[in-house]
Amino acid sequence: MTDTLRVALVGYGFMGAAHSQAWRTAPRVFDLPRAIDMSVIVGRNADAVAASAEKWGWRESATDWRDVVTRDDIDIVDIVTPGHSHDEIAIAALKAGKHVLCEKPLANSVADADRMVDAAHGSGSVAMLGFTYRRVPALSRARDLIAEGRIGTVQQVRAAYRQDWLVDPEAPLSWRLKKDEAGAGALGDIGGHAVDLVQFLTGQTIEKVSGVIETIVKERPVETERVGIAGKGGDEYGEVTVDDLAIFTGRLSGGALAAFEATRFATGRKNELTVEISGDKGAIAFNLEDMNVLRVYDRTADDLDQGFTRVIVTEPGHPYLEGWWPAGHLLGYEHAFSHQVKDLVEAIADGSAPAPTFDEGAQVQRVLEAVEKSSADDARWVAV
Ligand code: 4PW
Repeated sequence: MTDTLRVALVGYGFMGAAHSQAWRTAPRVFDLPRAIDMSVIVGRNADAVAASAEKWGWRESATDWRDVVTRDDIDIVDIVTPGHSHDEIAIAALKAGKHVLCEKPLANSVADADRMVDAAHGSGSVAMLGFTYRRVPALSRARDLIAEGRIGTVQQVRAAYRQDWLVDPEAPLSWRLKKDEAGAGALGDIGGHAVDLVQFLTGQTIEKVSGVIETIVKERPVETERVGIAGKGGDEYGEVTVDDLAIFTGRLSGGALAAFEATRFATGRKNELTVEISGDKGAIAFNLEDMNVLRVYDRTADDLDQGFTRVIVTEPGHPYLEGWWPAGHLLGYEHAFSHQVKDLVEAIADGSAPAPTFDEGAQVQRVLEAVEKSSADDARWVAV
């Protein structure tokens, strides 16, 4: 391997743009131990992927990931395709000795996820999963506070990821609504984030679940053009094969109960991810729609002074803030992707295993699959 890490990005849609921006930005903002070369971006449509290469600054574009992941002049394969192709691409890349960054979900099934875990274990390469919200500074800070014992013993958890882009029954049947490509609907696409965050923040795993998933609009116009998340539809209709909404309860390994909601039918909620963790000494609360803020409650303070403190997580000493702006100058959605690149590159340089690992990703898939089983059996408790 050279001192420069040569990156191939497989996929060029919404996540392709987010990852491209991060590969460009992270080496300029952070003092990374290796230089980055944005070598090649891969997609099936030659013209569209060439335009992406031009737009984001990739040196070349290619149409077949199989040729790219085995190239001698590639060190990292970054996968941002829909979930159904993650296992094949990641396993081929790991076999070829490449480091892998894979967007969430790890895979569309526990079986595929397990094969990826096996490939990662035997590879000697770094394999990292892109549950990017872990690297929002306020959430990294929340994790540190909880690990330090600042809220005491976790007693109750609420986590909800709410969007509303499917309320319109004419919103088209994009790949996110097809089981064979996406694996699951709101449950897998955004519920997975909620599950990962709760496990990350508490340091505990979800051991059993009880829940219900539901598809509210069962047929939608077949997508004619892919634009952003929602796309454009035509006159023909097709079946929605994933859930629109998931509501479930999880029992954490420490004993606390967690309430989860994942929905694309929360009218008015564009991209609201809320997490609240209550302990016997305090609590933390976060909302992605106000993502620079962490609300912290200290139950050990004098009664007369108690109340949630609105901490603006932009101090130079806060996680990942060293490279950015002076305190109070806010960060946004895209910054966490640069933080992910920073942690990946540092891990490759020092030979450590950056979280989330593929094992953690497979565990999240187990939780999601258990929710589906529970829903199919009248919400009975199912062990993860
Ligand atoms: O991972 C998630 C997606 O698939 C995201 O963070 C938001 O919801 C944006 O797109 C979907």
